[in-house]
Amino acid sequence: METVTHVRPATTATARHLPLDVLATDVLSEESLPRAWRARWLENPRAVVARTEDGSQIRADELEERSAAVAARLASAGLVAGDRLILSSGPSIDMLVAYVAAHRMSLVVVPVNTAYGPTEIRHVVQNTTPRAAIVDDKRRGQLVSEASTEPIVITGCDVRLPTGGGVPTLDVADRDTPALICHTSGTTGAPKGAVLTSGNLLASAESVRLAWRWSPDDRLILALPLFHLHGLGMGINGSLVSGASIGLIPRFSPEAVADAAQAGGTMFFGVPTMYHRLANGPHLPALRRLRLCVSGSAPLAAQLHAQIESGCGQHVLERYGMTETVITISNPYDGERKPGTVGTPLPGVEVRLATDGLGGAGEIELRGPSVFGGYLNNPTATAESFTHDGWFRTGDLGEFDADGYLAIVGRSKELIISGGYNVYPREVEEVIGRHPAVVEAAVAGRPSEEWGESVVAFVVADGLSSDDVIHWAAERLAPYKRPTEVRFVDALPRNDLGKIRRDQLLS
Ligand code: MCA
Ligand code: AMP
Repeated sequence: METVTHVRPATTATARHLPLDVLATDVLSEESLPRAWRARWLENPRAVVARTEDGSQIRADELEERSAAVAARLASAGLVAGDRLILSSGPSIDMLVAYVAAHRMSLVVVPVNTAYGPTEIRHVVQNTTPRAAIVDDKRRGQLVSEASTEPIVITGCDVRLPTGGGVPTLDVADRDTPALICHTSGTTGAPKGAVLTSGNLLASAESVRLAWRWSPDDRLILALPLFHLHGLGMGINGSLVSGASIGLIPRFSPEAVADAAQAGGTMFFGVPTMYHRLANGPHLPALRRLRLCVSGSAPLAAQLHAQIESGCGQHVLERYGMTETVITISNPYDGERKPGTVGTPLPGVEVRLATDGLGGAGEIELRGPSVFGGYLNNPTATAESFTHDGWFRTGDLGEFDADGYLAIVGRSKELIISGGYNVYPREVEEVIGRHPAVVEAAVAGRPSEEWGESVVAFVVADGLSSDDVIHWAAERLAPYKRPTEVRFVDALPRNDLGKIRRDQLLS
């Protein structure tokens, strides 16, 4: 039985994030993402919305026109509002146009990691039964096609499909229209599809627009992958809602970020691994000229925070997000940014801790306009992830300090976060366990300065080498899930019920 000892009402924390001239706000006043985007395009049609390293760029009026043309082609191929569309691509202007087109005609975007192999793709395709897939790689398109039991339209990011069929209605989505299904584990093992509405996505984008003082003059340096909500929900949606411009960097490197900063970038969003690499190389001083640096997806070590501050003067703003809730808690733009904390609730968000009644740390529970309604095809997992009175259980453990800032102090869920990517222990264990010479296997996250955590496999087996295990996993899992170290053991630690004690593996 949970006991809730801390409640932070939305009003108190909201005031901390709003600019002084904004007294109150309704983050859903523009109703849906496409309506908000279109309003910005009409306000400033000549504004550059996105540019790439090779000098290509797209203006607001061009994005409006090109996305309408792509929507018409998708409609001609038979897609209608509510259909699911896989989008799996590296960052590019074509990919951005396709993403915008899908939202404008109320398709449900299913982002898929570009490093996924056959098994991972099959899981997503079978769970979401998409009508179409836009991919930047023929082989991935083939994998999607093979995994689909229904006829499916597969096309590249330029969406070269014939026109002349149906004409889609654009920009009519409302706050309840399903807009995106992103796969994540929640608090338990197998990846589940979190269904986010256009209202969930708008609320999160609008709240960071306000809280981080995002303006049409901003130029975001975006080197994140565009198949997670850090890159999509904060980076793309936030920029488009603000009428700002996006500098797309297809592959992160400290040098590329430094070049973009020299070329007029104003903000950088990254995961701690990116900051670690910037801080331990020659390019850190280039961050000095930025207006704002934000970190999220995994804990930013206080020591790294200090190293960045002394190297380039930036007080990195750390915030807390999750696929199911997009973004909910942030350090302030104005006011103290406390290392080791994720700050206070964003506009409209309420946070409480479920503790054992003695105060202190407890599971973080959330409510607010960016919190999703449930997982696709999984009423049991949905029911388990909400409390009886409707709060979302995050599986993260938190503690408030005296100023109301929240620190993430641990996780109650089984999850390893490596370089900002989630690795679900059970998925890796099942793959290793299928090796004919393996008796059993378990994995845990070893602390790592660069990656945050690294995957270590504990294996009971005869006659295998570490390389055999790593190679076996590498052939079946995306690279970030593969173990970086294998330890052979005689037996795995178990509790009285026979369940593996992952928490004891590394001790
Ligand atoms: C790449 N590799 C990794 C990772 N990334 N291994 C472990 N963990 C990783 N995260 C593999 C590569 O495939 C490569 O394998 C080897 O490690 C070294 O690659 P390297 O070139 O050094 O790495 P990289 O390709 O530069 O990638 C590092 C990265 C990347 C840029 C930090 O991991 C990244 O973009 N992470 C961000 C993930 C993210 O956006 N998460 C948000 C989810 P090989 O040598 O075999 O080729 S959470 C979220 O969205 C919520 C809402 C939130 O709060 O933000
Ligand atoms: P995902 O399911 O991929 O969206 O990952 C969400 C998880 O990332 C959260 O539940 C946290 O465990 C973790 N996370 C995100 N931001 C932070 C942060 N600033 N500090 C610590 N953990 C974070």
